[in-house]
Amino acid sequence: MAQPQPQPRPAEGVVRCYNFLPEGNSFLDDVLAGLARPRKTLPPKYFYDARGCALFEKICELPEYYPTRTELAIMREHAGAMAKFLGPGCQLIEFGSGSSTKTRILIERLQPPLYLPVDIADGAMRAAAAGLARAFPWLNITGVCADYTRPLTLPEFVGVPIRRKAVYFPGSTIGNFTPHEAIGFLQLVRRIAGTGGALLIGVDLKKDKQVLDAAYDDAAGVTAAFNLNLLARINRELGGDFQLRRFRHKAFYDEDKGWIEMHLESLASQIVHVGGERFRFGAGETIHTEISCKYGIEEFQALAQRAGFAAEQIWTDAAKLFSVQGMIVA
Ligand code: AVJ
Repeated sequence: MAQPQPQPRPAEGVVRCYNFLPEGNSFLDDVLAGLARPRKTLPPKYFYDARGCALFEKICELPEYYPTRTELAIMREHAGAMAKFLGPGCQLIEFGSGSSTKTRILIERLQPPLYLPVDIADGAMRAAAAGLARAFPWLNITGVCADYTRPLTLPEFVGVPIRRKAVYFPGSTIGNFTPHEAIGFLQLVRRIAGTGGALLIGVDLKKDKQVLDAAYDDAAGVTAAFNLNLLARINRELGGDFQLRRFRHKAFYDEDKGWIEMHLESLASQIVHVGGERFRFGAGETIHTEISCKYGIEEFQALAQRAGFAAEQIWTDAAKLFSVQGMIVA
């Protein structure tokens, strides 16, 4: 009788993480430049420090904030069809992966050999990658901390046979770009996906202004805290002296533009210091912190087409609040 062989143990999920963020303090540079403009503005990517990530997770659970729960329901219902659309042997690349909650649903069905989450929030991305490695011990994970609003080249893999690259971009994070910027970003995605590549993208849809206004200005004030945390972060990390009580959260849907605008409004005439510079605020003057574009289905397909993608599949909820769209590199 042969000795019983030791049972092969599943290999620990392989997790590697790279930091592709530029050296030096681009936060300081971007804040000084944004506040020096005649119409003050700050990029939304800086919302996501540890506190901002936690507040964003709370937003996702708000009764008024329909996108996350609606997209999750679409994923639960159609992940099988999405996996069939993307096909086996995918290298799955995700932008703005955050807590990777929706990705779990996709990975269960798609069983990709490689997963590359890309996020500007280092801590959230590492925690999510570790969680996925426990849930999917067979999955090879390489996390990349990067700012994908800038030119970006991802690490290449050798030794793992791949049939196609599939880019997953959920959350309607594409809405944080203007339509013009979105085309530029999708061109980057197209280059990363390469010939034969695919894109699975979550896109929030146009709907009643009352619904949209409430989703970005909730009764519990969590979105307000998320927006104001940007000023608190400037105080913490850049030694700013913003008085948070002298600013208020302002968010509204602009029907003509087809986007939500988020601002921080100065409640008084005041002077704020950041990085040794003085910034004057008039009463009622705002810092524009975010847009969140809402699209019609055909409108978004036409936009993606301009970036070199062909729309193939669309999954929505019954009320047509949100869409997940399947595209291929044309
Ligand atoms: C990051 C795109 C998912 O625009 O809806 C939520 C960020 N801002 N509430 C969005 C956000 C205010 C969010 N996404």
